Amino acid sequence: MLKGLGWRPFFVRQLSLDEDGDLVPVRVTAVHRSGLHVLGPGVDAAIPPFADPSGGREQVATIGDWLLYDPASGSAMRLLDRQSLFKRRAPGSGREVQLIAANIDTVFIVTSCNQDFNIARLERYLTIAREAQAMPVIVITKADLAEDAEAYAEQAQALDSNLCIELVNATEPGAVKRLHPWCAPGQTVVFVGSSGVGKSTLIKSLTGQQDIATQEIREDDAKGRHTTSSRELYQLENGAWLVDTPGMRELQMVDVKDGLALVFSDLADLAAHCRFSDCRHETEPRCAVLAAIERGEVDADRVQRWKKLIAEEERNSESLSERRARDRAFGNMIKAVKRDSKK
Ligand SMILES: Nc1nc2c(ncn2[C@@H]2O[C@H](COP(=O)(O)OP(=O)(O)OP(=O)(O)O)[C@@H](O)[C@H]2O)c(=O)[nH]1
Ligand SMILES: [Mg+2]
Ligand SMILES: [Zn+2]
Repeated sequence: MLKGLGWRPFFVRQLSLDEDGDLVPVRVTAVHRSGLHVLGPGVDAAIPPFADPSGGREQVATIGDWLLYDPASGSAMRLLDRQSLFKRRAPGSGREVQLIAANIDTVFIVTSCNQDFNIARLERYLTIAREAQAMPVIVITKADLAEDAEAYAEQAQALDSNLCIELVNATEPGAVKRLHPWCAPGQTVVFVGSSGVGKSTLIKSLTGQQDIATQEIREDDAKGRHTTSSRELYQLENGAWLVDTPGMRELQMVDVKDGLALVFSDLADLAAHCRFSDCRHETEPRCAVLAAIERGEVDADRVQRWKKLIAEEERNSESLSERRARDRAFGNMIKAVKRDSKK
């Protein structure tokens, strides 16, 4: 049962025989406004939202997380460390980080052969997937509706020749079979992308579950109608777990330094040869990046996008670390007050 849910040695190692004796590992299979659904040996329960008492904004249980559950009290006690985490900067002001899914093996970055297809957005998704240490696969849907579907696949492949790209008709259960290699037993795959690209349609075709809601997109701009509103895990017959997510309007990045270095490794390698180590690749003399553009070896637009993402990452991560410092200071203050009141 546990193995089928994606249980691994990585999690076993976090258990302590003395402390956790009566607790049961459970996996979060749905996240709603009102709470979580958890599944484990002998447990199939709805519980309130859970945040690990160790604190921190990222210690809030999200879909795919493993919790230690106390059957006697019917509540979660501890959040286990994650093997991977897909997160973004929360839209709107105030909230800093939004957790999308935890403990995932593969990220299906879903886009369509229409106006949704956007190279800059794909680079963002790729960066976050790389940072999360999950395997990215670009799934391009609506191949049946496009005149030249292959052209979309070729554009995506140009991002990285090693990238896995699948062109499908998501409404065809036979056609989505090519996605099976990533959906092995015990594996967890999260589906991300804009509204209307066919995330739920793919899951419907893969699982054969007919009660998953999908909805036609707007004709004028190919935008979806935000049909899926909560995150949910669906199980394939073979035991793989598929995470459906609501379509994302914007994808702001935070904490993705490593991810950026991996997705843009060609540019990072070049930049190592700039004369100045803090080169902004604008007008500096002996800039290896500018020289490569001049020689026609790299695409100037791609360099532009890269610089924009680096600036965004620095801005967002800076405000996040300030906030974390403030949270820590506040925690210390509370502790000090408690100490004083004890005296
Ligand atoms: N012809 C065709 N239609 C598709 C394909 N993929 C999705 N659709 C249609 O596109 C519409 C939107 O699909 P959904 O699965 O609801 O999209 P979603 O990504 O889940 O959207 P949100 O839940 O709003 O984020 C539906 O009418 C689907 O039938 C495809 O490959 N071919
Ligand atoms: Mg959906
Ligand atoms: Zn430079």
